[in-house]
Amino acid sequence: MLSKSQVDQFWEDGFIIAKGGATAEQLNDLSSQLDEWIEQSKDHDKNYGKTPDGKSRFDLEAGHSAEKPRLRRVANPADISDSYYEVLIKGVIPDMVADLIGPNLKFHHCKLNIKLPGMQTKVDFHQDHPYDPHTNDDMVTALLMLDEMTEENGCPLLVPGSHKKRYSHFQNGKFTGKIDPNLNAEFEESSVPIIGKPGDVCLMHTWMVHGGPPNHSNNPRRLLICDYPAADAMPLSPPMVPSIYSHKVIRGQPARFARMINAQLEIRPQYTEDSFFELQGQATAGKI
Ligand SMILES: O=C(O)CCC(=O)C(=O)O
Repeated sequence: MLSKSQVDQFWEDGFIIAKGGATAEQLNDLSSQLDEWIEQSKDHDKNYGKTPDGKSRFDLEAGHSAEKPRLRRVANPADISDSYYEVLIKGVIPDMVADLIGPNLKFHHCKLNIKLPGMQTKVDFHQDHPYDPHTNDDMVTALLMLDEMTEENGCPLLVPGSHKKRYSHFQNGKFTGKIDPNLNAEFEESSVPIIGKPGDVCLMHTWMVHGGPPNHSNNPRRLLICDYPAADAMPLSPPMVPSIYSHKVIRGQPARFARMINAQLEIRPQYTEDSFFELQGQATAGKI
């Protein structure tokens, strides 16, 4: 699926952007399902829906209302929608990921991150691995664009080469899910915007430093995210966004042995917030 130069670029920069993560028909299905969920969110004034760990599946930004819905996250849409399952588990994205870290691959979890016009939701700079530490770090996060993604509508910002570095995600002894904000200016300066068309997919190393500003435009920014570990990467903590498909082998064979790398990893607590937006300090609808 991927060329040698794409694979080389992934290991050098920590990410690539590839075309054709989903067909036009699949994108249409994903999009209309999400429109339905946004419509349903109008009937709620606080987070709702249950995931396997009892947290809410649908996460609302403070200020959410029927007139101005602010649905910012759907946890594991593949658990409740065949369209999402088809694209993320049966589709071409895992084949691309297998070219990077395969051939044996697991599904870990997925989510929709939504920045609608007028919403304040942003993403503080972080790496994904500290959220889901494993015995090795052959893990890829796929970011599938459902809308055209631009600098104006809050595309992710990635810091090339940062996957070779390790940063703490604790401040004052507490897991905050973000890197020391004193480094934000440095990250902003060295980051690149991940822009593209619907169907483009960014494949990002699990240690890539990334974040992103709110949507300052009149166009929606809806992003489908999925984490895939190599089959021999074994979790050191239960998933923070558990799916009924977590740890399912989706390409190749299950691993007989765990592969360990020599690393010292921070182990986060099982935090109680419904989403990492709240963990990072962004208010949730219906909570004081
Ligand atoms: O929504 C985005 O722009 C990136 C989200 C992200 O980094 C995450 O959910 O881990």
